[in-house]
Amino acid sequence: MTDFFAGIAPVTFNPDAPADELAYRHYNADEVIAGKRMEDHLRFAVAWWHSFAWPGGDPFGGQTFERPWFGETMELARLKADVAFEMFAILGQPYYCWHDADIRPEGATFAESKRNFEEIIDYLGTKMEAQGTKLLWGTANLFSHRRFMSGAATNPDPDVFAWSAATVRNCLDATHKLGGENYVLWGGREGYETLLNTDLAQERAQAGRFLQMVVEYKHKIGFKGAILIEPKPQEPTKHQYDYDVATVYSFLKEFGLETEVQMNIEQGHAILAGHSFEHELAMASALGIFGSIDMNRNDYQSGWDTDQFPNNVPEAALAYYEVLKAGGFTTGGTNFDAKLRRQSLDPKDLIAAHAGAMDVCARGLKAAAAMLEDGGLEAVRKARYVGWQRPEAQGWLRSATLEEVASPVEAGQIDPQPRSGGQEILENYVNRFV
Ligand code: XUL
Ligand code: CO
Repeated sequence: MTDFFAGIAPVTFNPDAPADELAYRHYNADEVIAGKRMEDHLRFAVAWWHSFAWPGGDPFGGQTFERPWFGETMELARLKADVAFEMFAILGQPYYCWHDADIRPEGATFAESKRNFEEIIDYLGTKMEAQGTKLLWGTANLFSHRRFMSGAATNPDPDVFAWSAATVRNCLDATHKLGGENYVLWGGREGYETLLNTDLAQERAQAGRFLQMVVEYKHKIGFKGAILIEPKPQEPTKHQYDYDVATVYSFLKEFGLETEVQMNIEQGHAILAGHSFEHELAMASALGIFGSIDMNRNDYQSGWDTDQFPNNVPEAALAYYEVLKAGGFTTGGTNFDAKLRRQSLDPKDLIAAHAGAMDVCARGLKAAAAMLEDGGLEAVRKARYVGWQRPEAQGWLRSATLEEVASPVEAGQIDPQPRSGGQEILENYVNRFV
């Protein structure tokens, strides 16, 4: 037992807790919403990188956090794991996620990094078994080290491609070993800074082959979890290839992977792409590739990826509405890809950030379930498209030619009458639930 969270008791459901007390006021793990326990709907995960590895830096200043586990030794890596699992015990969330680089010190050689990693994986395995916390997903950090500065799978240098393959192989093995439910690939530096030195077609072919190999390997080792791609339009590179859900889908189609790979959709990345979170979720669901979510928010003024904890219930409600409509999570869940502000130094800040975010999501889920049960939005949506039930309209979608569809118009039988989209009425409706 470390003393990092000394004096902080496990957070429990208590809607009447005094204002200054850490408690769940809305997240009640066992409460049944729309036929399922809240815990099983939301499937919360803590992200190792933001909570335990990030030192609090920004482009103008370095480390602000002083954590006793900062440093590149195995002993400190184990201390970091001890503290992480103590936080999991306090929060009681069922899952967590890691990058290899978050949990192990970098070695001088690939082999040394691998040894460090495998040792920590065993350490985590023992802790997971003792405590019951599960791995939502593992992933490889193919973007921080300088060797990845020009990309990983899309690097102009095939040696980096090979290094990346070896790293993903180890991370997939480890995820499998720990019973992880998904494996994520976020294209950290899979993009470019300038076209002046970039061969787009070549890099696209490399990325496609790399992903095919990952999928082949997953089947070879019998990993039953989902392979997830996490889209993001820019940052760190100027232009990232996995721009948004629709872009990734066309990439998957090109390489024959659309039934093998699903999406991990992040709120802040959706905003950067000029979409809403719910747009990206609905798009993934429509394309049959919805997998999991990275829950956070961006600062709406700054225009960059601030990875803040969510605090907007109406936004969360619209997101979970799409999650529920997609049938809910199967292997996926709600990973808090969110970090403290760099002035939030105290251990208590880490707990408060997660507990508050879990409450925001719980309120969003409850509102979403109530809207779905009420059926108001679905009824309006259905009525809006009712004309497509007409047999001739259905025929137009199946087999008609352009001239056949044109003919009733030319015969004067069709004269479209505009109808209200009713947006404000629907916004008022949603407001009643949030
Ligand atoms: C970066 C990001 C990553 C991925 C995992 O913006 O979201 O943390 O979630 O590599
Ligand atoms: Co993310």
